[in-house]
Amino acid sequence: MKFLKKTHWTSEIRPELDGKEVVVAGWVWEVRDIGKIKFVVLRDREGLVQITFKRGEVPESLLNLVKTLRKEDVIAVRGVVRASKIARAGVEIIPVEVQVLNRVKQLPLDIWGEVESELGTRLRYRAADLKRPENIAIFKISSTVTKVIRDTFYDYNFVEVFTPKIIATCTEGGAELFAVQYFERTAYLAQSPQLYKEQLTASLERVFEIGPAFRAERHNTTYHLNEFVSVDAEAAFMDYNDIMSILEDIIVRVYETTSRLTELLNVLKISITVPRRPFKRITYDEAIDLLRKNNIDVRQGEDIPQTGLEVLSEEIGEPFFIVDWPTDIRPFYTMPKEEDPSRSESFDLIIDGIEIASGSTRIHVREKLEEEMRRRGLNPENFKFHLEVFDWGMPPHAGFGLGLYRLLMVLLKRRNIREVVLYPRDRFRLEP
Ligand code: AMO
Repeated sequence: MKFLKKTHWTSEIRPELDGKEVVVAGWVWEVRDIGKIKFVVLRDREGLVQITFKRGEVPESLLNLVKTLRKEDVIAVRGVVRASKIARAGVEIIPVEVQVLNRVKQLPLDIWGEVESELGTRLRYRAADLKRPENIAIFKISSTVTKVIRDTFYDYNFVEVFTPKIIATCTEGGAELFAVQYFERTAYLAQSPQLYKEQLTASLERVFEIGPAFRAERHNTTYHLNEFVSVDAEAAFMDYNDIMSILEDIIVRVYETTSRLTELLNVLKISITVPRRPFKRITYDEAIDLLRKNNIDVRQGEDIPQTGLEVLSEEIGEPFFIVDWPTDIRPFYTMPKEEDPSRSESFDLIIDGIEIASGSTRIHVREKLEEEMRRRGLNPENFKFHLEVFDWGMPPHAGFGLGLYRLLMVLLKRRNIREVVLYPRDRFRLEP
């Protein structure tokens, strides 16, 4: 079938187009039949538009066709735009030709907002669930956010890179790796581009990557997934303060841009407050003290539990950094502080009680790096392809990794990270 080519998005059908012929294409959102006059509301990615079928004004064959339409049938409509005070958005289309491009069978869940489905059901039937206006809003914002992040990196002269996701050794720690059969040997899915991005500072100086990371963690929480999108940055001749400032700029620009997407935010029933720079920076030790004052006892040298982050966020109110973490609970590549090696040049960015990003100044001297590996029970021999690079002119460098889905989750005030992921991969979910 030769199908009509869409000339306009529904959002472009405005009263100013009165009298003009257009082709819109999309899905039947609603059919209203009040005898002599029938309305079809057509949905596309950008919104809804009303098609008005009035006896005498459109051919009888079209009126008969409307009777066969069901919600979510795929149609293309050629018609004339008419400004109208009573129609939705002040405009309607008077059809001349309607093509039914596909007939729907049965949708597995409600997408029209009449019946709420629970998240498990929605994820099971995700492709249908994604037609809901809330989801279209989420994933359009997600795309914009990714673009803002990219643009900001370009403004700071970073180069976008792609590093291998099938790798031979661990980067963050051994236990959380997915093994894959790689011909006659065992390989692993990358937990992070950490080692590659560091190596690239010796050539490209400032690099960033937006790509998947895989973690075989058995967590089953509202903010962990086994596959997530990691926004990674690494820059030569920078330290953790420099890179924190870039991260801060990224966050503010993301919030600023999103706060202007009012129509999409209205669909999600949220508004966005843009955080002020600079973000507060508290040390790990200060965080522990603050928690003790709030009757949460975190033992020195231990990670801060989720409840602790929540309490700190409530106290501070805005996005903030926890800096200078104990060296022992950070990865081997983290630079210890010169004046107190038990603490490190490291940070986590916390927003609304969730760790959104973490980063540090890195060790750039081979012998020191090997020593830190050994201290953590890692065998430098397993990292020989990485360590040798440090003999070839490794600059001082710093970087961070930011969880894109975590950022979207807090930005869009969703309670579960899965809401902002098209097809989440978690402990029990591998399909669809
Ligand atoms: P880290 O392991 O802290 O650091 O990860 C960086 C950020 O990635 C996000 N994240 C996750 N998101 C969803 N599900 C998960 N299971 C998950 N795990 C992590 C978080 C976290 O802050 N190489 C270092 C970064 C660096 O120093 O450059 C790293 O991977 O938002």
